[in-house]
Amino acid sequence: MSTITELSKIAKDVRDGLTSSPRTLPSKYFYDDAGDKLFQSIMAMPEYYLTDCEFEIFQTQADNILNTIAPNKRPFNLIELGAGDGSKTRVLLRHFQEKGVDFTYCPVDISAGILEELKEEVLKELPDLNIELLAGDYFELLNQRIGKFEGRNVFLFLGSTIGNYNEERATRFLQKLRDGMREDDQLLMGVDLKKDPSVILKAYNDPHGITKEFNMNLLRRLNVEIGANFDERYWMHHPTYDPQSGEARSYLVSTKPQEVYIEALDETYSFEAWEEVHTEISKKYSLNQLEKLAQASGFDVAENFLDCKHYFVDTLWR
Ligand code: AVJ
Repeated sequence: MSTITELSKIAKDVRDGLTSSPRTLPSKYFYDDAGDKLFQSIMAMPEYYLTDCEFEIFQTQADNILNTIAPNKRPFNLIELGAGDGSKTRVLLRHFQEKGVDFTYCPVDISAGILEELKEEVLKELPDLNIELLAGDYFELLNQRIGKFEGRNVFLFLGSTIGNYNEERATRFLQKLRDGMREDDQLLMGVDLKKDPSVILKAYNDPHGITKEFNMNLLRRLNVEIGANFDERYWMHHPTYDPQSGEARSYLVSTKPQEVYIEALDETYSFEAWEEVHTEISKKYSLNQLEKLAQASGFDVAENFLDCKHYFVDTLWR
């Protein structure tokens, strides 16, 4: 009997990443409990401007956003893809409630635990909110559920999560989302914009070392979950930003020749001195490039909501 069929998804993904050239590890595995906490610390640091910018947009333009997505206060479902702790969204929820809009908030997240916490937190502040949790991978959930929501859907995809895909995969993702949407559904997506490259690099190369911990936590997780023996002392966090591709990239670099054994795969991987393993991309767009991305994936840009520094946009697509 082959052991291959018994391999966990994470073991398979790691095997795929480490046998491909150049080597990669998927960034989605950053987010275990420790990773969720580290990401919350990242969002709280001043260098990580993305969070503050999106907060500012929601705080100052919630009314514009509401009037654009729900003229005449037509009821809608607010479906948030990858909701996380939903702290930014709460600014919108509060405003929509104050204006007496009829809507149901449907946060979707891979982590059922995080969703329960989110629900508890949100209901503390907004006890009358209609809320329906959807736990699971949002691609799969959308496939099963997208046609089953009654009424009009407004999808939220915040925080520049789309930046974790390169342009080709972003286009495919958005096309797939578009295919499942109905004629008067809409998408409000948060996207980090091109800006002074040194500002961008600092957001991923913070002086506190939190982003480094976030990246290293991936190795810790693999050690625990698939029995790897990565030795953190011989790995370095190396972030880059290339203004031409608009890609901020994170690498883990092996600082000496070494071997890593992975129990779940019963495989040993050799790394050369200074060999890089690519772990994450955080792509930045210009407004023109975003317009092209919208067209390529079957959307029209209805409105762009920007922060005062024009660092970040929440773009509304139909
Ligand atoms: C949550 C994917 C938007 O790419 O900016 C933050 C994750 N990685 N610092 C990003 C992240 C390093 C973040 N996203």
